[in-house]
Amino acid sequence: MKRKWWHEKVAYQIYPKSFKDSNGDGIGDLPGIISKLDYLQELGIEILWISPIYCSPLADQGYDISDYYGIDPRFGTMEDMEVLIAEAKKRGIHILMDLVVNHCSDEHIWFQKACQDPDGKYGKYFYIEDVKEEPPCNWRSYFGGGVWDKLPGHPDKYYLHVFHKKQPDLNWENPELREEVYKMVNWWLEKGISGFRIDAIINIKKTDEWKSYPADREDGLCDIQNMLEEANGIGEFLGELRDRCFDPYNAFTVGEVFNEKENELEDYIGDHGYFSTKFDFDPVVWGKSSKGWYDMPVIHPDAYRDCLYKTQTEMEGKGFVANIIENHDEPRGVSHYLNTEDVANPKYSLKAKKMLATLMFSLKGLPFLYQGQEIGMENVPFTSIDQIDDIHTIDQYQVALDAGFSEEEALQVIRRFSRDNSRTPFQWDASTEAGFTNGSPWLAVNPNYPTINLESQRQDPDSLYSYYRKLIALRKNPEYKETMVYGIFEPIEEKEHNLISFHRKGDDQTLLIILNYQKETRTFTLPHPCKKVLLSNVDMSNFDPEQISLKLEGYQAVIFEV
Ligand code: TEU
Ligand code: CA
Repeated sequence: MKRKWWHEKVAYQIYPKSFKDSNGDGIGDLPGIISKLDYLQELGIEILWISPIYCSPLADQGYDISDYYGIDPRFGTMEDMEVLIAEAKKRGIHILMDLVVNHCSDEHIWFQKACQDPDGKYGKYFYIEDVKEEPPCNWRSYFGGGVWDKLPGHPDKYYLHVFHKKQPDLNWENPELREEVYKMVNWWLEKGISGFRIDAIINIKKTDEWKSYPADREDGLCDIQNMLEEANGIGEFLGELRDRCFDPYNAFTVGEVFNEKENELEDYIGDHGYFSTKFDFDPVVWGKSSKGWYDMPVIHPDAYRDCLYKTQTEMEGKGFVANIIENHDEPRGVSHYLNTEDVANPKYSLKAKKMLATLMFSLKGLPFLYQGQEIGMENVPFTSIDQIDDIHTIDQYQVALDAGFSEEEALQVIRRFSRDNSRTPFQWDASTEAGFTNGSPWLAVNPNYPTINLESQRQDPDSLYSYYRKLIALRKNPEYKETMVYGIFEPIEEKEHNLISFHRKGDDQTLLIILNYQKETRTFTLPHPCKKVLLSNVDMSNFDPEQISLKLEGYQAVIFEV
């Protein structure tokens, strides 16, 4: 594996609508981000992905773009964007835009022209079919309902949308459309951004035919996975995108790549892959059910470990994944991967959160934080569906009700999995609205902001925030960087209940990582003596390098130098 400029960095995702509002309209914006660049630099961030800020009706919060060349006025101006790129650069921070090109908005001029003349040039930018008795196929869209809707103004025609009906799919089979995309991508790279996070990209290749599959719910529709598994040839599009756009600019790209086919990892993220890296979504898709969120099991430490070990083992020598515990589509990591009761218990909460942070930073790959993760932001105790904004959550609430769940039970499902859990405003301090806005926020602040906020953690050496800074410092420490970043991952315990332990092996240095993933204590026999403790979430100043038997507190995490 060739070494790349970005391997040793730490990345961070900003969800602009909820990061920092500068003008009191309750919506986070670019000037807000600019005002926090010093903060991000202090944390040690060098790559910054900004979720979509292009012109958009915000039906899917910006993942429905109506103009790829414009900044939505709610987020700021193109001048703000240029200032952001320049100011970030001064602080050694690379900016990534979100590349959303599986679909655009139904309010994009291309789609409007397609509606005016479905047989003309722009009709061919989309997938448009004549209406017959049945829609062309029975795929279910990600946000519920079928993927085919009537083309506005044309009762005799359908258009395809694998996401919301306000997100018509772009037709990648059309070379003219691809040229438009490449032109736009290069225009942004020319502006000085360092690359992109690539949205929902696996969906750009459809099966050759509109083929139906057996229905898996009462609605007569089928999970779109069926189609994705059978679609072949996405590599031709992605290879072209790389050759025409990413390679010439030496851009950094991180793909939102779910379930690529077996043995395809290198095609995606190898030395000459389509992308630089991809998120490790294995734990995210674990236990996913085509029935809906209500049917998804809670992930257990052992299952989580198995997912992580699988990725770590598979990618060795082939590529370098991006490690995450949360993003804007997922619940908060500490609420998802830790026992909820323990997170609510002051006796374990901070220790458990630090353990999870240790795990993420000890794995091989690019650590990719999501805003608020560094202060341990948690899921929201939603008490009514009216508190939800997200279209996906509203659909899944209905799916649970349709499956016979009571309103309270459906709400429980939503509390666990809703995307709005991670979309509430960043908790800067204990003042009104958590210091996010002087106005009224677009989505209510998590009521726990008086206790969980940056201000209270910034000066506290024992806080989660300070711990994250220590982890980032360790990754950058010249003495350990080589092993922390490039050391080979080697599992020790693979079967021990609620225990994660592994080595990171460099040429002449070995680190040992041990996590007691439970509130109960345990005794652990070290596989060999350890020279010193590099970092731990409990006081280990009494550790004796001769000792072999180790008493671990509940949720204790330790990184040893062997
Ligand atoms: O997500 C793609 C995706 O596959 C989602 O369906 C994801 O599985 C889901 O959000 C989990 O709840 C991307 C974006 O990250 C997401 O925010 C957008 O809504 C989606 O694409 C459409 O652009
Ligand atoms: Ca604003």
